[in-house]
Amino acid sequence: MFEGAKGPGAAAIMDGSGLRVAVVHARWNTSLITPLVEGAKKKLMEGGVKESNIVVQSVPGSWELPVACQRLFAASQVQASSAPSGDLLGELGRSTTLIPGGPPSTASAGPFDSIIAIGVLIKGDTVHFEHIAESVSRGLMRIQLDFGVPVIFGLLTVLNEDQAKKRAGLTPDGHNHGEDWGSAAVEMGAKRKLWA
Ligand code: DLZ
Repeated sequence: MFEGAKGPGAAAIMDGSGLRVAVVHARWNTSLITPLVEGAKKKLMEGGVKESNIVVQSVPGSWELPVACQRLFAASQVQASSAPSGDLLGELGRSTTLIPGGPPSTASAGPFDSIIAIGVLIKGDTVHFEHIAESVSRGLMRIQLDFGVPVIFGLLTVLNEDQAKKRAGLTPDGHNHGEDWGSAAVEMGAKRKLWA
């Protein structure tokens, strides 16, 4: 049966067991962010990524996503190149999550193999949305090319809350895009290692 043209196609079978992944999410629109983060984590773990190798960090809004991804990745590189005794990531090395019951974890050493940046931008009455959407998109692209680390684009840019709910899997006809981002992070993280 024809399933529709959208989506990433057949999943690449990739082993995520050796990967370290950062999930950086905005707190604006928290009720939509939470299922997206959950969906991403679910697929990361289904792909073999150990929970202890998933670092979840939050920032106030989507605007802050690029600098958070940049600093988090840079800190993980510094940690990888120094003595293993020091926890150079400090607070950034520990998971903080919106998801109730999510166990706190300490990141193991090594640079992140991929990063997922998650935010929900809902269009308002002004051009604020356009400014943020454009700048954040460019910022995230810059980080992945400057650092050579996949930054999965988990920024929903929607016209209204209903569109966001559908994409967070909160409606009967919806689909949780966070799951796709988690799978993409496993595939791209594993390919980054292969292509190193
Ligand atoms: C200010 C603002 C507005 C109006 N809307 C959103 C939004 O829909 N989604 C989102 O992630 N963030 C929003 N923000 C917050 C900005 O991203 C940013 O956190 C603040 O302007 C502080 O820099």
